[in-house]
Amino acid sequence: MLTLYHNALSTCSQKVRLVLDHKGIAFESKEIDLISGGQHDADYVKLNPNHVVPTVVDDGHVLIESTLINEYLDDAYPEVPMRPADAVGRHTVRMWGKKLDQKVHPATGVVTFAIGPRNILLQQPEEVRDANINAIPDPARRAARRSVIEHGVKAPEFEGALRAMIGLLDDMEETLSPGAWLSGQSFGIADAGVLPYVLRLDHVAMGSLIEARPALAEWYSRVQALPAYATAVDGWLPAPVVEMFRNNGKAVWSDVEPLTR
Ligand SMILES: N[C@@H](CCC(=O)N[C@@H](CS)C(=O)NCC(=O)O)C(=O)O
Repeated sequence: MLTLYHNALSTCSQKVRLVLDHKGIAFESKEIDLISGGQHDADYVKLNPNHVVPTVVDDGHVLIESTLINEYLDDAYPEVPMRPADAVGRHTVRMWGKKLDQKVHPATGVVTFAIGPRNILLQQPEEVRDANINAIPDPARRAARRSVIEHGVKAPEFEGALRAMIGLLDDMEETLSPGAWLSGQSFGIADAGVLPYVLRLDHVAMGSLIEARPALAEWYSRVQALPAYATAVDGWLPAPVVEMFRNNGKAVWSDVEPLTR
């Protein structure tokens, strides 16, 4: 059976779980605690040298990078196809993946850590927090993490990151205005890839940015009505943590709102 190393709230894990569940692929779950630093555990790093989730092990093959994992799943388990068959449609899917990986994901990390788990991290003993930050291998990511934990939404990285996420919402609104899904005629890996980032904005009390875009808002409801959403996303969400993210988001909204205009 396929093994998934993942985390309940992690965006990249959610997008892989969405594809696994939509395709009906059973998996053995190995949860990694990202707050206590499980991603830096020596045995885990042997599987994923980037110190991040998710990682899939399928038939002895170790697969990392969520966008590529989802393409792999669609190749290896084609019974429920999640990409258009034509070359242009597939290019569209890859464009969404590239945008998420290059721009949206790093921006989401900044927005998330400036708001969501910041209080918890600030309560950790300084040496524990520092050790986990110092273990992040990518220097840019490490510096951004330190900055947003320290300064929250006042960190210099925050506004640009928020604008990148708003750019995603605008791109989605434009694509979805004539269509129900981001590529092709049904829920696909482009939709699964993007959903966790939209959800994250919702979790940090920025749902009004979604509601202000009608085609996006309809797509969001459409995805949330899918059986795979209930099992792959909702079923894993720890309600108290989501509530904490939302309360933290509400607490900083007066600082954030002017940056959304
Ligand atoms: N490009 C990677 C990014 C993975 C990633 O950043 N995962 C996050 C959770 S969504 C993580 O494990 N973060 C742990 C950390 O930054 O310490 C992918 O798509 O798989």
